[in-house]
Amino acid sequence: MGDCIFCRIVAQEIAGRIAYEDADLVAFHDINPQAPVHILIVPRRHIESLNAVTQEDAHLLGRMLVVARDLAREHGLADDGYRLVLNTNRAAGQSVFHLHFHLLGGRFFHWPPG
Ligand code: DGP
Repeated sequence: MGDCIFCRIVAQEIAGRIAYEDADLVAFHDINPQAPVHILIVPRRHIESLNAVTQEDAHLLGRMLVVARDLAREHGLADDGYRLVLNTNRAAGQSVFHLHFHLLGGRFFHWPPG
C-alpha cells in the first residue's frame, strides 16, 4: 500500500479533484475520464480489490453505493441514467489495486461492455 496512488490522493499527498469525502470514503474525478462525468469512489482504508473485502466491510460497500447514487443525483445523471463499474483484477481491467467504483454518466453506454 506504500506506493498506492489512491492512498496518496486520500491522504492529500497528491492532488485530486475531490467530489465528496467523509470519515470513511473519498470520491474524486478520474484523471482520464471516459464520460462527461467520471468519478471514482474509494474507501480511505487500503483494500486491494473486491476479492479482499470481508463481511465486516459490508456496511462500507453499501455506503459506497449510496454515495455513488447521491453523486449521480448531484451531477444531474439520475433521470437519464448512469453506470457503476467495479473492475476486479487484470482480466476486468483493474489497473489501480485500491478498491474503487467508477461512476460514469453524461452519455449513452453500450451493452455488453467491451
Ligand atoms: P481501474 O482500471 O478500474 O483500476 O481504474 C483506475 C482508474 O484510476 C482509471 O480510470 C484512471 C484513474 N487514475 C489512475 N491514476 C490516477 C490519478 O493519479 N488521479 C486520478 N484522479 N485518477 C487516476
